[in-house]
Amino acid sequence: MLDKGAVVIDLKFGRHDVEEALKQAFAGRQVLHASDKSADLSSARYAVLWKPDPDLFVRAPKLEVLFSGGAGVDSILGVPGLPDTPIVRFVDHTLTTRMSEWVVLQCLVHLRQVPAYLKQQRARQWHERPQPQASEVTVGIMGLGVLGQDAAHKLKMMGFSVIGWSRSRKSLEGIETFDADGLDAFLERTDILVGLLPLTPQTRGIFNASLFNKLHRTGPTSGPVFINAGRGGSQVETDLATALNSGTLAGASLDVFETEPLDTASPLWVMDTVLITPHAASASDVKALFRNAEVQMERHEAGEPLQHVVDRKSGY
Ligand code: NDP
Ligand code: OXD
Repeated sequence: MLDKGAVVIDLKFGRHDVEEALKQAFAGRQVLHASDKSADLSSARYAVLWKPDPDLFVRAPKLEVLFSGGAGVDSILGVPGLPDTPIVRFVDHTLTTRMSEWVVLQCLVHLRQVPAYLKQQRARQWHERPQPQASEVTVGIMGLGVLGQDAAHKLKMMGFSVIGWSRSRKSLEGIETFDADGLDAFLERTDILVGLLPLTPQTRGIFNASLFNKLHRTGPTSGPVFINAGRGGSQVETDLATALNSGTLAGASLDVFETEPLDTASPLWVMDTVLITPHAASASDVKALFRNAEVQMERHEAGEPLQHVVDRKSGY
């Protein structure tokens, strides 16, 4: 019997994954698809969405809660006609764990000079490079939320010296933290900078020439390294390319870009010291996403407060 609130799905994810996940999700609820333009969405109470089409909110005027298909909500907050309903972010250990794997991997890649060794390998060169230990390198994480905190703990376990920066100061065991006002002090200690910030008006373009110039220059990684898996809109790619060319930055690992997919003409593609992944650091597991949404729908219907609700004022 379909007597619970109907849910509309508007996800730009792999269709097969969504269909498979729906086989076990939303029991007792009518599931509607926004991609079916003839579907009547007028009774839907919930939407699970990622980069939604703007007409969704006209077609579904009775939405009570929106569920983001990802941890970030910038692609939802910018949609015209967004109703004034709560937006729930996707927070799940599957997402967190895979992001930390990606971050730890990239820090180790630069610590152990994998880009330089790959270049040597292609040239059939046998040349041993210095092997600094993780403890000699300070990783500075910008964004100490769900993802930043987990990455910080795992980097610490690998032996890195870890510091972190966030809007409000955090208290994390074994990790020195800075608040918004402490940015310069944080940057001057940082050898490897990790970006795990949401995209908001305050964080747009924050990774720019001026910031790169403030990073610690005499660490064992032969120059600062920039790693970003937050949002591409936070980085100024022309400044990034200039910093990499001039040696202001010794390397970078980038998962997110100002425009995605990254333009084939971008100079970043062909830089030996840059690693690129196609916004694949930690994709949402659709089954987990639907399970999380169901839990929140049940809470909502039982009159309990929703969890992981976006603060619209701060934009994340
Ligand atoms: P959270 O909301 O849990 O954490 C965000 C962190 O950023 C908080 O520590 C927050 O500070 C800090 N922050 C936000 N604005 C500012 C600011 N203006 N100045 C200083 N610090 C700021 O987010 P998550 O950790 O869950 O996710 C972070 C981002 O990662 C997402 O928004 C998304 O863009 C990206 N992401 C990327 C993925 C990928 O595959 N590449 C996958 C998943 C997420 P405070 O603690 O004080 O609030
Ligand atoms: C997210 C993402 O925000 O995948 O979850 O980028």
